[in-house]
Amino acid sequence: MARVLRLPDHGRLIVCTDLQGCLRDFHRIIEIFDDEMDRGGDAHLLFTGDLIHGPHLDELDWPEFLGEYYRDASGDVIDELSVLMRRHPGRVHALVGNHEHGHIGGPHTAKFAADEVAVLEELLGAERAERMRNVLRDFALVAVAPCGAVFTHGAPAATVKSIRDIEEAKLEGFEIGSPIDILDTPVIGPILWARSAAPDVASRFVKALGGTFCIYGHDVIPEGFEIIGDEQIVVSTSFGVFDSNKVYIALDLGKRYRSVHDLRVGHEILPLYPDATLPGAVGIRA
Ligand SMILES: [Mn+2]
Repeated sequence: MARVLRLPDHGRLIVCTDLQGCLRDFHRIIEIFDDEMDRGGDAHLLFTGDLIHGPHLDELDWPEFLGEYYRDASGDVIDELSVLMRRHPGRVHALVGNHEHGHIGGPHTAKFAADEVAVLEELLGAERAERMRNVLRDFALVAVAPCGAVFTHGAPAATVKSIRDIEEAKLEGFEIGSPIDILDTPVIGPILWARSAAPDVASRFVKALGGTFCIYGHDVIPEGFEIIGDEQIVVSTSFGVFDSNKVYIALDLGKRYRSVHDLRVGHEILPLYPDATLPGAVGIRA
């Protein structure tokens, strides 16, 4: 199992963070990827984890801070992802998030239910759950690109000497641990669970992997994205954000980005729904 995904040095890359079972936003990002394929024929799509585990709430019970209403469709997201991966071999990729990890050896998450892993697998039934786990087992832990970008699910807070530390990381055997315990597990703990990384720690992580900056999600940024220091950008493409503020990242894989400051609003940092407006919303900011 390849824990490190190596992206090529050519083509366009579309990056989507935490969907948490939102099928509508999943369809929208596929539309964006399909447009790129139609335009240049050389595009890649990367999901940075937490594609699954959304709320099962009625619209009346929906808390406003979660953004636009949706109902969890985790099973459909993974089924459609697997079809998309077969349709575009080697072009559609995903990283493990802490929510996927729960199904393939990690501690069970408890964001919207006491045991979201059990809830989803029961909903899917044994056969479909096994099919989902097989898709999730192929997800990488980290992605790197010659353009300088490094991709993780959580913050780049892990201490690694080289890319080998990530290639050798084991994901299995953490079922009985709690998220608190796993945060202390070297390499995978911070990569899957950390919400922030000190600039010097992030800098060392990114350099150890031959990159210049790191793109990740895991946390919700209500404005859509946040740049931290010279090496980090936290991106919210879907979960917990209003449509008008959802952003995705588009990179030129043939370029070399010197730092996170080379990412520009309107070029690399793009709105998922360019026409969405919301009274009182701030929209994406430079
Ligand atoms: Mn997460």
